[in-house]
Amino acid sequence: MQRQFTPYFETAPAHQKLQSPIKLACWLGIAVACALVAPAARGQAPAANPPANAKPSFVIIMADDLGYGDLACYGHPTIRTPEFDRMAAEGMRLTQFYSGAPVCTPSRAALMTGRYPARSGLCGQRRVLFPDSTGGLPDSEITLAEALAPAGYRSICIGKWHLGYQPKYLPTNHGFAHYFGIPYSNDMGAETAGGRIRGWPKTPLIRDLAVIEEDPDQALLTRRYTEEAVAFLREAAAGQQPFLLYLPHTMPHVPIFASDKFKDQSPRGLYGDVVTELDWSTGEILRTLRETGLANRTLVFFTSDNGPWLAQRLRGGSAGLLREGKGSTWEGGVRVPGIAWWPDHVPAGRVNPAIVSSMDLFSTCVALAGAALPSDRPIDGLDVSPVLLRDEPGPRQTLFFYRDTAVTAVRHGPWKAHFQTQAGYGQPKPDLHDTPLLYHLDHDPSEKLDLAAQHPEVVTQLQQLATEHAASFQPAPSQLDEPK
Ligand SMILES: [Ca+2]
Repeated sequence: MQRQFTPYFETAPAHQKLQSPIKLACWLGIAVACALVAPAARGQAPAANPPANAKPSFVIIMADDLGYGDLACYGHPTIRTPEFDRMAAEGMRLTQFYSGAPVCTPSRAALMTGRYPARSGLCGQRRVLFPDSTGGLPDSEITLAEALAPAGYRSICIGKWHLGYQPKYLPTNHGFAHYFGIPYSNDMGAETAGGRIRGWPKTPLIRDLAVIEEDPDQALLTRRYTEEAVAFLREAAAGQQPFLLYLPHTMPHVPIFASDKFKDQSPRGLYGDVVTELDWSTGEILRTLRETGLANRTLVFFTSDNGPWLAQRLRGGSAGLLREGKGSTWEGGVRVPGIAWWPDHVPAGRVNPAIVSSMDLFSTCVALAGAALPSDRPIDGLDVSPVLLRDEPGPRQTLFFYRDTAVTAVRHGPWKAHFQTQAGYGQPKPDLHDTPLLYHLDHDPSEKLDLAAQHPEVVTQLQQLATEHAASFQPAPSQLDEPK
């Protein structure tokens, strides 16, 4: 049955949406911080001599559905990515970096809250939020922008949010001063899908809380996001207020588009063109940071929200030597590129195999900012600054992998146990494993050789870790499952 849908957008200023004491406290923190830095912030000249104790700024760039094997510096043979390669050569490439989940919405919730998505309800049977979903990231959650605000940070989000499209869920009501982008996936427009009329609205392009365009030309999105980001950085360079620029790209999520300058250029075809444009975009951001003097006080991190969408065949990416892709908790669904860059702070040219989760970015940024982690709730992220700044082994030994609210697998050290396995797409029911599958990922990153029979004591240990974790909290009600 066709679902009638009325888009719910409005244009009220962000501050009128603030209600919770936590958010008010955050904004009061911003106000106090702004007052403290106001003389510098009003200045027009670039801050050539920031104070020695200046807080670092953060730029988090996230591609959508980019696979572990899609960058030249991660081994792709035909996609040219000179800017990512240079970023890695000047910084650190992580070889065991994990997204927070194998699909968009829960992955972004993990990054933004430093918590497993089951804690915030941003997971469910529907897997992601759709244009007919009325849920979103609850007001009670504390986003990275909100956690940084009391330390004087100004935050901006440019790109695909996917944590709720209604005004109360948009970035400007989750601690970000501004938002520009498409609020959910670029395949969720009004067009028919498989002959079915979905009744969804035309794809909205939003500035702050207002829809400013419908069905924007997607070939121009990467360029427009980049221009917005560069303009923000130039403005930020004129003052001394630390900032968070969160840039979750719409590409290379299918349908993929590249602008004329990049189209028909890559031997990999259109997918390669799209990745090369993301490469250019990242180069523009790093160049702007260098030109404005922000480089040595800005940590830039590049990653992807989940593995490649293999069901899209040549329109989707590659997980390289990893098994499966988006939607699956095999390695290809969750292990993604992770590159850190911060001249004079992140040592150049390092490749670090530490196990790091996108949830750790939350805790690491908060620590580097001298801000406080939320103390009234469990935070699953760990401070990995010893990895990023000193090339040390990571603090993380254990990481749990979820599909909906089920813990499907756990990694502990080099071992990974699967309790249930399922292809990301095309396999309606999971394979349940009474005896979990066990892989040694240092020896066998492709998860080919099940060693459960040879190492029953490891299976028992990992089962116990997963049982204790699952019993430690009750998943929050799903924000995804019922279009209301
Ligand atoms: Ca995605």
